[in-house]
Amino acid sequence: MSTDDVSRRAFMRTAGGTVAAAGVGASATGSAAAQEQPKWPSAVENANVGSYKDARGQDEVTINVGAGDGLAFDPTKVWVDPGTTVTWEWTGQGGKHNVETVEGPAEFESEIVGEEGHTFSVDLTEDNKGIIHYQCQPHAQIGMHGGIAVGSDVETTGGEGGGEAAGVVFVPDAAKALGVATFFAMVATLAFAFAFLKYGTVSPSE
Ligand SMILES: [Cu+2]
Repeated sequence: MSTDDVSRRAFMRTAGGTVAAAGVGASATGSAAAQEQPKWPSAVENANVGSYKDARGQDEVTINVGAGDGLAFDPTKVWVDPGTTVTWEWTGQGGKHNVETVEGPAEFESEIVGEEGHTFSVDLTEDNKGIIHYQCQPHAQIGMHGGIAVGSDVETTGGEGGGEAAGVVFVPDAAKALGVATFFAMVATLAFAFAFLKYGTVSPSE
């Protein structure tokens, strides 16, 4: 019986190691898949086009006014560092537009114009850190909104429940589940073999 005990312990260690390895693989893959993005106001999150650009580390960024079907800002959502100059450039599409703040740590308002090539610039500094929601006044009711996050100290979302990330996170979860299932299958097999050796039968009668 002592040799049985020794081999059983070795077997248990092997099974435990399989589960631990699956767990390590899962957490490494999960963190790599998470994409952090500022938590935008709903009007920005649901804005036309809806593109996103992480422009941190850049001195200047350009946003098209009159993108998509002409009634959108593109990129719609931008993340910048303090000290960045943001320039809106009119495409000439979609009629007359402007850029004006709705809420957040900045206040600016451009004139309402339609000419292609028109520009409007704002220097965003340490005083503007946070999340700025702006809109085109003539088209605010039909989804022409935009957002700018300034600085890295803003509320963010990423990974959990995110549209893109959800599919990726499923894989490590499945791997982990497989590891746990394998572990229990091994334990069940071991218990079956042990019962068979001890009682010479696996009938439920005692
Ligand atoms: Cu507009």
